[in-house]
Amino acid sequence: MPQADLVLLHAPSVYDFRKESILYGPVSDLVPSTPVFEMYPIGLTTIAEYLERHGFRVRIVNLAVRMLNSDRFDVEKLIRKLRPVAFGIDLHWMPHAHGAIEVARLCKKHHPDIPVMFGGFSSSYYHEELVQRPEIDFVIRGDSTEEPVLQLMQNLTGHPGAPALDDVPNLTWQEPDGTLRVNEITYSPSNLDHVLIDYSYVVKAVARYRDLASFVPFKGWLGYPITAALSVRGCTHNCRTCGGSAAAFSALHNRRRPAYRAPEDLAQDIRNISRFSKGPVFILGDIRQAGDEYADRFLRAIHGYQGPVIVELFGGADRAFIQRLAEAMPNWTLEISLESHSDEVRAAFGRRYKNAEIEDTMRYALEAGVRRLDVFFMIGLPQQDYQSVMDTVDYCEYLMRDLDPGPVRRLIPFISPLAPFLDPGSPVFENPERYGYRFFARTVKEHRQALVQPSWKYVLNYENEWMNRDEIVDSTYEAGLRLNRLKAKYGLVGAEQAERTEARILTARRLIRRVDEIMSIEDEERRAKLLRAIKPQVDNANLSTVCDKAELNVPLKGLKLNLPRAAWYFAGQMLRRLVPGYRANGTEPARGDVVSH
Ligand code: B12
Ligand code: SF4
Repeated sequence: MPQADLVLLHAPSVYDFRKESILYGPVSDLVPSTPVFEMYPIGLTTIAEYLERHGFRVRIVNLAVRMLNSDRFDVEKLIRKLRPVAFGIDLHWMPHAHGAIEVARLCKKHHPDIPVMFGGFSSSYYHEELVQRPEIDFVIRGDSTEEPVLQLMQNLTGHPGAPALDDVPNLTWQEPDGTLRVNEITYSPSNLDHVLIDYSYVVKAVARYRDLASFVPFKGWLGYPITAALSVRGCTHNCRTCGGSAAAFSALHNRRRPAYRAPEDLAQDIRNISRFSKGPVFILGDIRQAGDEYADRFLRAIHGYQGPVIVELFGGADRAFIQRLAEAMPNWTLEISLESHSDEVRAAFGRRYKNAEIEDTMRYALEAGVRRLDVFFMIGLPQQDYQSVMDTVDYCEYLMRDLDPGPVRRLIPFISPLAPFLDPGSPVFENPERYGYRFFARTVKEHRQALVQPSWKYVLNYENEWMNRDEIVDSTYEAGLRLNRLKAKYGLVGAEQAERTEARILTARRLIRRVDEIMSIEDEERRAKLLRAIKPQVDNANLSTVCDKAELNVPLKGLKLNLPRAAWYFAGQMLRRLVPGYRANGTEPARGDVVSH
């Protein structure tokens, strides 16, 4: 098997999750991952593709998914065998603060001379703390690191004309004498023309390394191959708890304006993905963020696409727009984050739209034949107390009953806590007193300690004026119970599934109290012993806590993945680029096929 120059590793949230007894709670109920957060950032594929285009070999190893899939999978053995020029580890999401650093430690243990680089949102926030750790040599900051990683790799390999470390944009490192070096974030491209976001790299790399298992983005993906198409890096909004808000992008990534994918390229990315996957493509980012002209161009370019797509809207839309969406992509699901039933709470969170407006949007979508309408509510918001959470559940009943009377109901509400962490870099994290919040962890070190606490109540890095950690936990389980019963009442989940979910919530509630009792014992050894004793029950309660994860899935029929066909197609594309005049059978030229250097 060819050795890679750069190996990109994705760690589990808590490295020892196979041994530790931790009641993770509903921290990942609304994303495809388990609480191990095994999904790797989409950016690993764009970094890999960009470097390959410039002559380096890159391999992605999703350690988290490999560990989840097998208790016997030996991480150290795998790391020992690898001999790249450098390791790259994502600390993009803060919940990986434990696992990412433990994996870095293993890389250093077996390969003390091979540099380890970190990147991602949380790395960008904590770059100085990270490079002072012995396991980490470099942090590459910013939301677009393809070019800086390339330059760092050229430096490390002594490439002719390679930049000195001082000249690698966005780079932080520590000199041997302990001096911190922080280069400015000067690489922050204004658009996404320089990247390929269609996973063609992954399809080719799976064939090259004969290692599908390491590239799988999350457990269960082969049965439900959902993928993401990225319309934007950045955001025009400023939701108070979001580490990807406009304010956070400006402070962390020196990004003043979002960088958009050209609308025609976005459409082509989706069509390219459909060559290997029949699963839904989630179009990340509201396509209206860049303005009406952008949305129009995208809808024209994607018109007639028959595959399943998931579209998100960050606010209300008029009937004409919804009609155009439905005509362009008839097999569509809509996602809207309402956050709360209360206009006041939503406004305090930083979203200004009102119920009346968003309810109209939902009606238009249902009229236009949307396949599913997922509506999300959150717990842990500013000005939201326990009663307000219960009122949100009542509002969910109103939505199910009055907005979508059936016969086949398509509007599905979900509720979940902001957990395990409120985002570093978010307005609330930067200014807790102003927004009525209190934090239990501020540094990487403190977040690492929090992650290995025995229940998600102790992991939560915040509480606020309106709910303490106990109330956040209690309201979450109570809301979960009530919403589950309502979904059964309105036929959105079957009776048996509802019973299973109810049983899981009740077990989780019982276990969280048991953990509290154990935590009140002073003798540390006895505490550890008792926590180990409940591990089997804790593990059973850890998946799909307040709703069944499968509730999020769009139904799929027939063959879901066709990697060989796609590998053939992408190889044809590459040949076309290399051999002028070459034309692979059945491949039509398209804008997204051409990669500009
Ligand atoms: C899309 C998205 C998702 C998608 C992820 C798709 C994917 N596979 O990447 C989904 C919906 C699955 C998701 C889930 C979660 N998300 Co999210 N997500 C976003 C969102 C909306 C956009 C992110 C984005 O634009 N990515 C594209 C670019 C910017 O990143 P990228 O291409 O992947 O990576 C580039 C750089 O970050 C960097 N980089 C990344 N990794 C590495 C590694 C190395 C070695 C290097 C050098 C560089 C590098 O270089 C890359 C290429 O240029 C942001 C909000 C926002 N507006 O940004 C939140 C955001 C990133 N998510 C967040 C969170 C908290 C989560 C969850 C933990 C929530 C939860 N509790 O379930 C989960 C984690 C899931 C998991 N790992 O299993 C927070 C993160 C805050 C923080 N610092 O921790 C954000 C900022 C806001 C939010 N609260 O939603 N998310
Ligand atoms: S939560 Fe708000 S600020 Fe964050 S990405 Fe979504 S719309 Fe933008």
